[in-house]
Amino acid sequence: MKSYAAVDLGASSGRVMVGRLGPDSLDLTEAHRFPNRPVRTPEGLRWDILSLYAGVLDGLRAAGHVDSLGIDSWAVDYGLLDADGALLGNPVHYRDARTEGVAEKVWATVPADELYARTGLQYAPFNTLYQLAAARSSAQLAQAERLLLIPDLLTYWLTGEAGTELTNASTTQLIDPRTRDWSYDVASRLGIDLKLFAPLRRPGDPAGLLRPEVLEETGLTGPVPVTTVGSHDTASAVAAVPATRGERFAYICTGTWSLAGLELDAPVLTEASRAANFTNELGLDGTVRYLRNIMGLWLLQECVRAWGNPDLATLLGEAADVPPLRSVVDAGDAAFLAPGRMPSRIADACRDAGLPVPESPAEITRCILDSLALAHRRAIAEAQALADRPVDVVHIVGGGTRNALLCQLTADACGLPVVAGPPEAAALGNVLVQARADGLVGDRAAMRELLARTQPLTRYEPRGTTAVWQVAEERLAR
Ligand code: ADP
Ligand code: LRH
Repeated sequence: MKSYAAVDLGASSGRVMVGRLGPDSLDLTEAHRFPNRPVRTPEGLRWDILSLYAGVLDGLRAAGHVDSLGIDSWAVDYGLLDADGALLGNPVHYRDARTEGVAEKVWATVPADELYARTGLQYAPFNTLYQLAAARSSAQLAQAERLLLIPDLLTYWLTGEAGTELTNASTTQLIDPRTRDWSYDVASRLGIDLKLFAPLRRPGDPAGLLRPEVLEETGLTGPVPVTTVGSHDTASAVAAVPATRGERFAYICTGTWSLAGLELDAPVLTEASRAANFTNELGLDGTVRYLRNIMGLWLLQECVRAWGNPDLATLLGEAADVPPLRSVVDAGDAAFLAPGRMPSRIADACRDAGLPVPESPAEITRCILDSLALAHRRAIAEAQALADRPVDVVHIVGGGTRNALLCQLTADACGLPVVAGPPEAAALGNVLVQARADGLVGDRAAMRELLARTQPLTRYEPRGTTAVWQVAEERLAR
């Protein structure tokens, strides 16, 4: 038996999980979970990176002896270091308002269609490229010698070694998905100095050893190697989709976000793909994660927060009894990106669309889940058409697999069977890449087959016809 620690930082919680692998077994346990609470400072919305780092150290202490560890987190955000290697301020949260109106200025230099052709990334105001453009004249950026994406920053603190992991780098909008290298031309035209970034690393590469101070603080006995994993949480989650060999599948990674799409060998960079706002992020082994960002369970998280945190199971039970598809909102709309007042923003969107306004928490929850299922349906149908790759099954992974109503509605809306699980896919993908680097598992398909054999999965068959979803989709498009 070998054990690997996966540090997985989601936008709503961080966790340190331990994966134990035997010849044909894979068992995942939670060593430590801690909240990820962004802080609104006078300067704007910031990540509390020190409390996250403290959570990682607590988690490693709780994990005990491991053969190696790997780190993944949400994408696009970064810390800046000065010439002494010290962090310059708290990393800015991707939901911060600083990027408002920045894209138009960027497109004046590199037009949006050209940017898509070069980087393959969907437009999202928070792509690192726009964050850097927003920070262009800041004192902090002027002082910065190094930019480290969040998992790379934590790896640097743990090992003292700096690198830029490729799957997460692909979310900066500074990588060319065809060459899987920096888009030098885009960076230079926008005045972004690529020397800020540490050298690229790929999943499976060694990332250093835990520093003696970290060993002392966590009570671990060295040497403990850190292995580069798919450090974008969605790359790790897609790696852990438990597809069987040869299966034609789409996936939805559901958590704070829903990331819905396909795994491809090459990017789709057509104008139609840009218009449909599909992204070409990089996955394991040079694969392309062709997907669309959908607001996800963020919509529900924000409502639950506004309602004073009622019991989720009770709320979902009540939502199941609300008549279906009375009102839906566009769950892909960036208008829902910022925090705050979510129940009334959803009610306003329904009112503006001339739909019945959901009022009780159960009605609003049902509206959110119907809207997510509808957005899942659209994304998966459009991805298949744009990439010319039909699928027979939808795999749902991530925290949303614990929401049976959402999984069933997604099956109904897509008119396809849904296989739900595992809920901690990002951590499992993280563990399996470490195990693969250690020679314990074979290729990507073998990793997935091991998951399909060892992880509890739930299958949802589509109910009824998709005609009602088609009608709802058309009503929303009006
Ligand atoms: P992230 O990694 O983005 O922080 P997760 O994958 O941990 O997100 O998913 C968190 C979401 O999963 C929560 O917002 C919640 O909606 C859903 N979830 C978690 N546990 C349950 C549960 N027991 N029942 C229903 N939904 C759940
Ligand atoms: C999900 C995620 C997603 C990104 C967003 C910023 O956690 O990494 O893939 O688009 O956060």
